[in-house]
Amino acid sequence: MSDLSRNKKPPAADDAISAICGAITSYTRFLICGHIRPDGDCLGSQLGMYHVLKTLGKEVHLYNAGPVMEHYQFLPGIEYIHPTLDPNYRPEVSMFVDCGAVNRVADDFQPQGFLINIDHHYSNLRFGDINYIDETSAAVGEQVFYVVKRLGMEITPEIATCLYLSIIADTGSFRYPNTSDSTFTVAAELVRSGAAPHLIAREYYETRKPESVRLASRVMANFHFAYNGQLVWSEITQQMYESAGGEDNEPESLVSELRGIKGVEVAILFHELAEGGLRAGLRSKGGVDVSRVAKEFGGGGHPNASGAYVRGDYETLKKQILAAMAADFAAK
Ligand SMILES: [Mn+2]
Repeated sequence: MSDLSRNKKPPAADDAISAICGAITSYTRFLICGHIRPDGDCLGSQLGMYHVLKTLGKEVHLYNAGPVMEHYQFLPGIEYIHPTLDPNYRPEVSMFVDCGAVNRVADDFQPQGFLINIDHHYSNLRFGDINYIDETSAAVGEQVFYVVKRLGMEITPEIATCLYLSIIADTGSFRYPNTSDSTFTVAAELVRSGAAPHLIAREYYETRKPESVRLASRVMANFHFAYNGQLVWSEITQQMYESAGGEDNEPESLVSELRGIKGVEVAILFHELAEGGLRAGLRSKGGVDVSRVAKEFGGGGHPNASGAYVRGDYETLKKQILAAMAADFAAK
């Protein structure tokens, strides 16, 4: 084994990795949870860990409240992810991936057993019995990789495919500021272990539904500037869903594409909720910490990528969030 498993990890992370390996070895019945409206990092980490535990002969249930979008259906093991919990299953260990807090799994989620918390959000509430929190990790998939290495296991093509997807999802295919030399080192080992970059990219980027592309075109055509063009925002209203015929989940990368406009520092995509209120996706090029405003509205995330879910009047909330951004631009 190379010394990659100890590469750049802070000492606390190193201890957490050892403790996780100890728990994996000692226990038999596991539950792996991810956050609601899962992204590629969440699903890739859940499934990567699933294959690890199954290889070790463990009993594993996978829980995600969903919805799981179409372009993740290629992931090996995706059929084992369930949107409901088996009430008769009593896990000895509940493992959380990519979840800053327990209620990211579901509003009233009741954790059971010994809790392992693996995450890279610096705002993580450290709710686990073991907390492996490393905000220098580009993706939780990278953290799962270090656990697998420490276990001394061979990385199968299934594990490699899931973890590679995690990494490309959270780095925008190695474009975002979280991409480091170690991200490439991990990715290279995953490719050597059987992850096929072109096939994974084809499934992830090139299997969109026509409705999603139609909806995306409307979002991209109707953007608005604020703060002298430093902020761009757009929206998906319920009416747009109805006319485009898309599923109730926007194409994920849209807000990042809006950020691509020259001169823009921050992009926000508002998503009107059928139940009243909105979800806001916030992305920054690095000069503004968008998690500040996300937190003010009950959400959170990373400095460059955050989100919030707020109930109330859609138009009022939209104005409030845009107004709350004033502090970031006035300060500059
Ligand atoms: Mn993530």
